[in-house]
Amino acid sequence: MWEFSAVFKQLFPSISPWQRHCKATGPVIDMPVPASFNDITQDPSLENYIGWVWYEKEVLLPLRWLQGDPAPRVVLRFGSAHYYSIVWVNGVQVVEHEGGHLPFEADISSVVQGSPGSLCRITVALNNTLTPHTLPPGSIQYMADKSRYPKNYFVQNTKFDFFNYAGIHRPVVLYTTPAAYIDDITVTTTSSDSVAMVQYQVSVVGSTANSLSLSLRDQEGKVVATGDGPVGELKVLNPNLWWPYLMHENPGYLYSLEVRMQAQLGGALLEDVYTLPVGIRTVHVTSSQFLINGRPFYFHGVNKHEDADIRGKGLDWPLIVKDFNLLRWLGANSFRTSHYPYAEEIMDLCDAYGIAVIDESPGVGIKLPESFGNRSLQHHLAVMEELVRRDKNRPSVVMWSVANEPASELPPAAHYFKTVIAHTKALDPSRPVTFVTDANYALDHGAPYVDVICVNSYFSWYHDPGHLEVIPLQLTAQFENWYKTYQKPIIQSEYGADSVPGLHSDPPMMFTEEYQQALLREYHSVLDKKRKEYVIGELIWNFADFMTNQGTTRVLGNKKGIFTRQRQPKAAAFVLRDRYWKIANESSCLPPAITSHSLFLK
Ligand code: BDP
Repeated sequence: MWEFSAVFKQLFPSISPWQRHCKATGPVIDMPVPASFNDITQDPSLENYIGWVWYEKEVLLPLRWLQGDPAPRVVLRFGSAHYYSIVWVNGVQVVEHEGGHLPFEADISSVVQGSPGSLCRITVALNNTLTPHTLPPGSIQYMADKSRYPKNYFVQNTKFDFFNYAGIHRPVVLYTTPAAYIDDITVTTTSSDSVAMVQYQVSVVGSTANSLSLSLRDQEGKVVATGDGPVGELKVLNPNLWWPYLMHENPGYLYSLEVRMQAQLGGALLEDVYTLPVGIRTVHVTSSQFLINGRPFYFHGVNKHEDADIRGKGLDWPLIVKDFNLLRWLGANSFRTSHYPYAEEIMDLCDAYGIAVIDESPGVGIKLPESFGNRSLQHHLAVMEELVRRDKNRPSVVMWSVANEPASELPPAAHYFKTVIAHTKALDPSRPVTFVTDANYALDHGAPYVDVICVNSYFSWYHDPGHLEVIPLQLTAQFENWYKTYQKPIIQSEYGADSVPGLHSDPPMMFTEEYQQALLREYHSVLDKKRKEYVIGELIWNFADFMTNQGTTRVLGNKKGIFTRQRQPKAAAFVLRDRYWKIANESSCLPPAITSHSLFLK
């Protein structure tokens, strides 16, 4: 629990609570972390708040963290905080970070080691304002008409379809390392049938006089390869490959790589040990296939959101585990992290369960011409660096997505996406890169640079509403046009319809459960033809209902979920479940037999 206060209607901080206790500057309330702050109180102005908020917490650090020669390095780490954060410890600024959805940390040793035994005060100023240069972009609109709006009235405009929840969304932890420590590890893998190579690179900070030893253990704890030094290769005979769920009877196989460092520092011998889960697998894209370990992979999965009642986008373990159980019930082998990177805790389970991930940046709603300028571009490159650094070692991540539905028909999109995609590939040459488009195939300036075409379409929903009969023609044309133009494999990265649970009509009418089912079935009939050719996946929009801004087309949020926001199935969930299990059985990679309500746990 943290103390919390909001500085209402101020875009910039004008008070300085970090210099003394937050609560000395005005009233504070209790605020849980992790959680979005928006839905925690009954106050509508906090729900829709735009501007700076303050979080504060005092902790007592163990004495052994603060002593020693050399003393350990003490680090304060945030899993994520949305959107712009400034952090002070005992009134000293230790880090500033732009962007939600990704971690950041600060070495706070010098601040805390001066005062052993006293409380350590952590203060965070957080601002959720989005501008044309943030990711996602937004804009602040001042309403000048005094006859219609109060003085200084402004609103936050965004071009994306989910609520801009804010707060400290993921765990905040304090940890220590020795003064010389393992700073980063990069692992890539290659394999043939009987032998795999694990290439590694380790970086050490704090001492040049260090030695590194590595050992790779299998799931039985047996050491299968050893190595030493900062760069090298481990050879694994008869490897257990990492396979996606339903593609193998033992999906998500993880080895464990122990990296041990010893370093000399000022006469002391320091030791740091880090254990990294490693999945051995390869990913390749051809003109019509997506290959995992050389075998064609078909994405039958979902798009998700981090979203739930009360906690908003705050990390919630029961929800996370429930969602994975639903994914496996559904027979889904993949998801896209629409429209921002998800919590590391979620990604860990994808690695362990074999759920393939299209890992998406927060590049959603890039529509304004000014959002394609150099300032935005530089920030986008920095975000891709943070994302790749965080997720590069995850076998579940099989492709990066740099954006969702940008205005890629605008001419500056060509340079913008060429640069972002080239940068991402330079950071990680081992994975394909894409962005998700809803632009016309003939006008899209970003598509030439992607490895896989990911297309969103809402036939018979946003276009020709109510006319299910147009889907076969329009969807077939969509696929053929894209394929003729690019000869690259295609994923139907979004399709779907809103349904209000419990609303029925036959013949099907929009917003009923029957219409959602019927629309899905029409899409599936075309997908079944095209998946024999070059369509390599289908991801439903959306896994569950989720909160959006208020608007005339949204009834308490977006209702395109096949599950409700509380994770109860709508009729469409059963259509998809039958389909996904049928596809899994066809590709016959030994999925367990389906029985009505059983879970297929490892
Ligand atoms: C797509 C967007 C997604 C929306 C969806 C919808 O990518 O974020 O929620 O439409 O309107 O265009 O339901």
